[in-house]
Amino acid sequence: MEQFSITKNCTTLFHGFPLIDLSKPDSKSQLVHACEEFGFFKVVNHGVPIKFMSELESEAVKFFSLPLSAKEKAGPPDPFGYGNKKIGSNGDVGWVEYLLLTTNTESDYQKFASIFGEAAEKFRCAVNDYLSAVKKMACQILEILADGLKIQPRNVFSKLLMDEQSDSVFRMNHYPPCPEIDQESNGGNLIGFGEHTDPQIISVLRSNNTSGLQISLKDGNWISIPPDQYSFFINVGDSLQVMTNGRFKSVRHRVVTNSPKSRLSMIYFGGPPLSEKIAPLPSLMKGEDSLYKEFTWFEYKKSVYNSRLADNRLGLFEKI
Ligand code: AKG
Repeated sequence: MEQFSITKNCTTLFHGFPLIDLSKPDSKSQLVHACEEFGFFKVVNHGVPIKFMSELESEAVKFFSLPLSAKEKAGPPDPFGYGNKKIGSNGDVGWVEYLLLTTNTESDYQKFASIFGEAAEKFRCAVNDYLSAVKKMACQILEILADGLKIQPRNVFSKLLMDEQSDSVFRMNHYPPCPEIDQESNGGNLIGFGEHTDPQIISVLRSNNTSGLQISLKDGNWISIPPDQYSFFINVGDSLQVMTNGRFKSVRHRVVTNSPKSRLSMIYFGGPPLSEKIAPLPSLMKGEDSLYKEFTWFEYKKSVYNSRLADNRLGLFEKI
């Protein structure tokens, strides 16, 4: 287990982060505040049917319960498919296995058909139902944010996710129980997914009721987020930070293992088309200079692929 990082035990659950009720009309100023102060919030009354969440979870449990040799038939993640412990190709590892899928093609499912047989169709339907509801909610949040920022058009962010060419990704992570950790690390936690920010515009995370997600506050302190299987957790991504010229912050986060329970999470990463120029919106600049050099999503993504998870990946694109 030596190759895995261990972090100091920080298991006290923190409740002081923003909770947004999407059904309340006053959510827009709260949403803007949450993106400025935390880059992170929890959403309730989100409109995604619980049935879609539980059906996909049960499909994911079925997949991750298969023997390793069967799961590996859906790998390696190049970039889509099954991966185990290795995250990316630059030396990051974690106590995690995962499935990375595209959101707008049917191509991934060829790989699964050979493993699941007829059940592949059930898996595909569960992913599609879940993703269409989650994408709708993500767009609703982005539109409320545009209102809250008083910018037009309302779909200035959401249209990037709605675009047919949107380069969005879907990931299911399984963190197996890890019972031997307490003896080895004097009570520390093994890193399941190392600290990083998400490069896209917005990420929508849902997990089972096992804790493990931690976010870094502005002062650099890490806090543990209490799990809630019926709600969603939203991360501001690097691209949204750039589009708001740094007004919104992409949140640094990580997952630590929580033995002896396994954690299962599913994350929709809403991204723009590859050719999209990622730059501060002129309507938000009010005479300020851009903090960032100009780049396309393709250029940023390429740079991210060549970096380590914990690197300050936007740093290369900041104006000095
Ligand atoms: C990621 O996959 O980028 C994560 O941050 C994982 C979060 C989780 O699994 O809860």
